[in-house]
Amino acid sequence: MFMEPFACEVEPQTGILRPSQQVIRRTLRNIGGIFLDQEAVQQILSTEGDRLIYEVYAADVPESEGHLPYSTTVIYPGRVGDEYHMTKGHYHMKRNRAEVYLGLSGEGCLILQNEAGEVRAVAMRAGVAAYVPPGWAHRTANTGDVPFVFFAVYPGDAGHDYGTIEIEGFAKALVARNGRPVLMKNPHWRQGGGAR
Ligand code: S6P
Ligand code: ZN
Repeated sequence: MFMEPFACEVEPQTGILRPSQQVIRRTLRNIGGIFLDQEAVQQILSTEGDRLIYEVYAADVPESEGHLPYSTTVIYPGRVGDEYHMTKGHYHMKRNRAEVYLGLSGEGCLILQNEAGEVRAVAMRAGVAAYVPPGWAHRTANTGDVPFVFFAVYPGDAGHDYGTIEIEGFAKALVARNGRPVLMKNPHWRQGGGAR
């Protein structure tokens, strides 16, 4: 019933968390569908081959009520077309479950969307603690030239709903304009379904 207390070490520059129970690796081939510019995805895959977009290291904490699972995410720098490397993004299955992110190194942006289709962006860097309120889907992008690393902690019974974002996507995309990150309307987006 009772779990033994424990601690993990976190390397702020690499995001490596030790010991970690699982390491998720998402490559362009796995998640290419999340990017707006599908021609750019195909171009990269056929010229450079596959590309590592991000990794997640998770502490060995149960995903159940009462626990607080925590993890690090490392998003490698780069773009697909004009769009910054980013995570798949998800809602929590239980929509009323929140989350906290703490920036550890690099620069990024937390992009949030609620079920009314409103989008917000929160700039992140080392030392910035960002709050994902209940009801907001969330994804993060690397807007810098080095890996963007952040720490996340969320309620163990939150659950992860990836399907809604896979089907609907986000209403806005984070793209580079004159070297700066800007939110751009996603022309494919329509509420309640549709393409990316
Ligand atoms: C989990 C939390 C993060 C993400 C990670 C990868 O609730 O929000 O640990 O899992 O940043 O993103 P995604 O969308 O692929 O899970
Ligand atoms: Zn989450």
